[in-house]
Amino acid sequence: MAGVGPADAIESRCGARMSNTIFVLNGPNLNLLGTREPELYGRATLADVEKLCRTTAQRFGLTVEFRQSNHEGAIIDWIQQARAEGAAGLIINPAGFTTTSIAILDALYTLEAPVIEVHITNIHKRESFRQHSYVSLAARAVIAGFGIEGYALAVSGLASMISAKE
Ligand code: CA2
Repeated sequence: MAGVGPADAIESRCGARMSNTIFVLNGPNLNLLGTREPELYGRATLADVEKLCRTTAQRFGLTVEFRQSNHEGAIIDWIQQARAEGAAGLIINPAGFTTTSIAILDALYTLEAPVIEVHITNIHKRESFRQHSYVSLAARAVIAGFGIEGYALAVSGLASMISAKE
């Protein structure tokens, strides 16, 4: 059955087996979520976001590798890990690296699995320097402005993409 399988693998609609793990990567300063600027980013913490991703993913038989780093290289290493381990998909909130990191873009380009870009805020309603994203060039979809609920939307959207994959 598409999207449902044993603990370590899922089956696509055409019967191909792949990892049932999705990576959720978070960029710089997102460890501060819920502690500063609640009017912009809300009061939920990154631990709440992790819980939300895990419970949403569970509904689709997916497991989550949830990570945050303030370091560009660590994020690149995790993208490469997702590729090496055959992750079913990757969700990324690149935060401040969104507008600067060609290196993260290059790493994302190496992934065959779908990439979803998430922003808590609507970056298009904010300063113009936040509105250009290198990461979007590698993303199958972009979600912005739903608050942390955007992560749950990303997980369920990714699950649809995975089960629809040829
Ligand atoms: O809206 C988003 O999710 C952003 O990716 C958040 C980034 C910002 O640079 C992007 O333009 C949009 C900032 C993340 C910083 O997170 C904080 C959370 C709480 C308190 C302070 C910073």
